[in-house]
Amino acid sequence: MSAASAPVPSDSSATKTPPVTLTIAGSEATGGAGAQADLKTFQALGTYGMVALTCIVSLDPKADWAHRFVPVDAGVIADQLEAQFACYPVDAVKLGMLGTPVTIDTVADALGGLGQARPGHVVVDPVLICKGQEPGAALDTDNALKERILPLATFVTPNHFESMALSGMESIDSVDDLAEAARRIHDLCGAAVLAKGGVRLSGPDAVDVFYDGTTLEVLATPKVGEVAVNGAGCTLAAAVTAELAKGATPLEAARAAKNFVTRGIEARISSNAPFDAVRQV
Ligand code: PXL
Repeated sequence: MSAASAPVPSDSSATKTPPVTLTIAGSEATGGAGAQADLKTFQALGTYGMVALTCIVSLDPKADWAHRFVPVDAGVIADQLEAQFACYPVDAVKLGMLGTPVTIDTVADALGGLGQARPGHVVVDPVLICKGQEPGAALDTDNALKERILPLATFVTPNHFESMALSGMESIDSVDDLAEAARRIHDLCGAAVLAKGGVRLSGPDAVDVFYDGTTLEVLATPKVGEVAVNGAGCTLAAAVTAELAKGATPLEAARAAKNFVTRGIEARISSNAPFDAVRQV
């Protein structure tokens, strides 16, 4: 072998160990939500990000932008996680859209099987509904998520609808209601909760409520428009994950994530769909 083509020895003194983040999530092909939003967020916040893909969602412009949903084979999901946990000590993992009970079992088994090596931070964005799924299938998925994934969570980020579903409340119309939902969800799983009101509650502010069993904090920023922006929820949860990986407390992570997503909504990209998308800046 000539000197020119000899392999360059790796210089371990030059390697760095940034905080490592992983999202177990679905692809949303237009790049607004899902794994794409998570990875952009991880990068923008200075962590080394990875994706284990659970499903592929293609919005359908011919059918009111419904979700066309294709799950990734369970064995392939397990393979991705095996590679990732073998390569790096993962500081924080985010669980986004899982989509089917089989996927939920696969992910729960993989994380459960890590024992002591399981990341200290498990952020669950409990994506309960996907427009393209059958209601029956979605119910199975919701139950599996509650049974198998919520017990693993150290931090949960339900949106307005998911807060009702998880807390059992029939309506959430005020900040007090949202705080009650956050309390109930914490009691259910013991995790820190960031219940996202977003633009759904009336009033001038986008309000989210943080509760970790001790501290209850209302996070409010002026609404940027009245229409939900694609990827805001995913980005918020991914930013919490990145901040936790960097060593923030759950409350610090919630505050920083709220600021990050507000900036991303201000910098949003408009599209030909009836919703804009967050841009992680
Ligand atoms: O915003 C929730 C969400 C999460 N993950 C995927 C999605 C969506 C919404 O479109 O497609 C893959």
